[in-house]
Amino acid sequence: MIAAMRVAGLLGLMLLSGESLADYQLNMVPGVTEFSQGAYEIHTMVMWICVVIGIVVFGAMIYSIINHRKSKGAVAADFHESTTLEIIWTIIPFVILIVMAIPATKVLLAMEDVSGTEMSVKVTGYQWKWHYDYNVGEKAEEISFFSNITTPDSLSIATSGNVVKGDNYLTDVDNRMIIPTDTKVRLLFTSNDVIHAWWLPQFGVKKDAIPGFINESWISVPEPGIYRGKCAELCGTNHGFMPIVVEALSKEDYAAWVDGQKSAAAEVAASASKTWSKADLMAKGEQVYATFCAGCHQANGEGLPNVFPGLKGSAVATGDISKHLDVVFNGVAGTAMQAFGGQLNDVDMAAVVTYERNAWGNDVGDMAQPSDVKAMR
Ligand code: HEC
Ligand SMILES: [Cu+2]
Repeated sequence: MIAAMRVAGLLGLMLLSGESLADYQLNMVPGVTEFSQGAYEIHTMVMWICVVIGIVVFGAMIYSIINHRKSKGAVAADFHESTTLEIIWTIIPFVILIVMAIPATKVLLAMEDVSGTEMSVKVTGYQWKWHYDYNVGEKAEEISFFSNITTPDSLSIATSGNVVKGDNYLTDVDNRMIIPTDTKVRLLFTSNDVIHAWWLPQFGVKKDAIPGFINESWISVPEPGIYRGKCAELCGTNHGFMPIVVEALSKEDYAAWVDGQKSAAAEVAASASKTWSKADLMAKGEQVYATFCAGCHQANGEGLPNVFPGLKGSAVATGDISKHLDVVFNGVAGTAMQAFGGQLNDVDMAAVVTYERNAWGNDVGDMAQPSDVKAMR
């Protein structure tokens, strides 16, 4: 009785709070791409086949238990090797399997079919962010950028728990992957460090990103919109903080975005050739540090004991600047300290090194210029 009341109470609570009900999703999402919908339909079909089999099997069992029980005087039949029966119970499951295998094979083949793609995007997993490399059409216009989580100081917020969590808490990024609608986009997955997985339920895509390997998939999104996913392979401390956000734009808006990216790249190139003031380098460096370094070395520069060294007062960050540049540019082989030379442009690199040398009371006083970084390339 008490248990029944508890269950009723729980159900009541669930109905009262519409929001928690919405979160309580058991089923797959139909998604927006051809094969995400195909997978959804197969899943539904197989579920109904299971339901029917369940009803038939349990129905026969329950009927027999009730009507052929010993107390009613039932006597067990003892027949052996009924060929008819064996043929029937071999054929029925065989037919059921074929009925499931035909549509499943069709969808699997569609998933693998990258013929006729109009553009490619290479997706690279990093600890803990995604990188997108565009090779748009045959013109091979190179666009490439990192996509970082934007929830500020995500790790400490997630663990402290006392923040207002908006709709896109921990699922927003600074640079979305932008694609045109109604265009067959080939996706190539790989990784720079450990195994990640690019998972976007609405597209029906979940592919491992493995260092040294390329995995492949494709999408064609009919409607403009924003689609969210996440890394689905446990990949280290900040595994939960590398969301995926894809925005599909109409073809015209997409073309405008491509132009914008090109002029932004030209601007970066121009700013790399001038001499920067220390104040500008510090301001820029603080941003770069928050995005690329604070996940490990922490916003206060103190690192995490025994895992990531502090930079506040560290020998490298307060010592010879060329050694400091070298560590950040080339990384430290065999450790989590990546080579940032290929990830950061000359300005960002000079700025973050300048910042580390002059923040948190390091006060070394010197600075690195973009030209110093350029000379290392
Ligand atoms: C994935 C974690 C991670 C990220 C992100 C990271 N580092 Fe590191 N960093 C390390 C580790 C681990 C070491 C220690 C390497 C070793 O054992 O020498 C280190 C060492 C350093 C050192 C040398 C410190 C010393 O005194 O030995 C500097 C300087 C440094 N990192 C700068 C940066 C900068 C700048 C960034 C961002 C552009 C950055 N790191 C991002 C993990 C990271
Ligand atoms: Cu990951």
